[in-house]
Amino acid sequence: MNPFMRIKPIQDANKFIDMAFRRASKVEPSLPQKLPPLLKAKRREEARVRKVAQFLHDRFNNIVKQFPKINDLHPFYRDLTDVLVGVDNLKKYLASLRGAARVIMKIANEHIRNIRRATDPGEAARERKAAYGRIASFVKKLNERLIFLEEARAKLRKLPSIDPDMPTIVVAGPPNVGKSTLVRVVSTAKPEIATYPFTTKTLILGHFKADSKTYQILDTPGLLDRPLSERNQIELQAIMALRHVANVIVFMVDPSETCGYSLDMQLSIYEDIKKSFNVPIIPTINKVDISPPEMIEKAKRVVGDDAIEMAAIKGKGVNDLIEKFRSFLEK
Ligand SMILES: Nc1nc2c(ncn2[C@@H]2O[C@H](COP(=O)(O)OP(=O)(O)OP(=O)(O)O)[C@@H](O)[C@H]2O)c(=O)[nH]1
Ligand SMILES: [Mg+2]
Repeated sequence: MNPFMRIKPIQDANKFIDMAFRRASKVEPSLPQKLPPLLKAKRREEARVRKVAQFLHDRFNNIVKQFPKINDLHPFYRDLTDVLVGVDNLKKYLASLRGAARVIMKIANEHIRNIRRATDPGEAARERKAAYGRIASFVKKLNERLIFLEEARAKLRKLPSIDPDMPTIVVAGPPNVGKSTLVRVVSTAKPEIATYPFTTKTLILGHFKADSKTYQILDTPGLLDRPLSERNQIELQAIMALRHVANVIVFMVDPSETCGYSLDMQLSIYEDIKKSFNVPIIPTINKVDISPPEMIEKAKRVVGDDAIEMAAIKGKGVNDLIEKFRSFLEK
């Protein structure tokens, strides 16, 4: 589901040059016995130059091919790609690698033409070496781009594997209110652990079934747990990418305040998130098993009387939440 998952590690320029030359050194074209020595030498040099160029050409094009088409990316992954590596940069570097593959073939062909015209084996060998030299120095100049692409790959492959087309609940709320507990309780299969840009905490991604349909539920540790005005531009973009996958946001508060945040503080974060996301919000009051009734009432006065009352740890209220979520999907 993560469109960057399958990209293989990308070597640096020196590694590519080494690999190409090593392969070329093993090339032994099968030539007829009776071929004159000069022709044999020329054929061998030509085959080696061709091997170096073809190898690099194919590898570079293969890198480009392994990356998903940026324009076809789902907006969720597109926004996160932009935040992590810059969409324009990525496009530019991929295009330049494709261009470089063509240039390498062109350099090789120039020298192959000269090899064919050579009048002695020494001249053919010199032409082959000249081709190697030009190709190597050209590839070395690509090093920064190759390193950029490798770094991009390493960052992008860590994005969570979300199916953007599957109905999705995003669970938001202050730290320690019980978000991960809810995801674990709801999930039918063992939830996956993932990371998300700009949070150090692990994110939990679960799936559950209702009436034979599958749904996703996604935790957001450290993302929607404080006012968005405290975020910088780049964090905001990473957070706002969630709107592309969230059919609803479950905003959880903890009126027991055992999470370590006052209820007032929690409710002000709720107001802030509600203002900022153009996604329906299902307010959820968790830890009702240990919350004083007057605190639950206080929470309801802000988030609404129809908030789901929950004790996630005991599975209480979880079905009500799923029903409410599904009724939102039908709207
Ligand atoms: N009494 C009670 N405790 C709960 C309930 N739900 C969660 N907890 C406890 O609250 C603590 C925090 O729960 P988590 O699920 O880790 O909270 P979180 O929102 O994922 O926290 P962060 O990932 O740090 O943002 C844990 O010790 C849970 O056992 C509940 O319904 N009742
Ligand atoms: Mg958590």
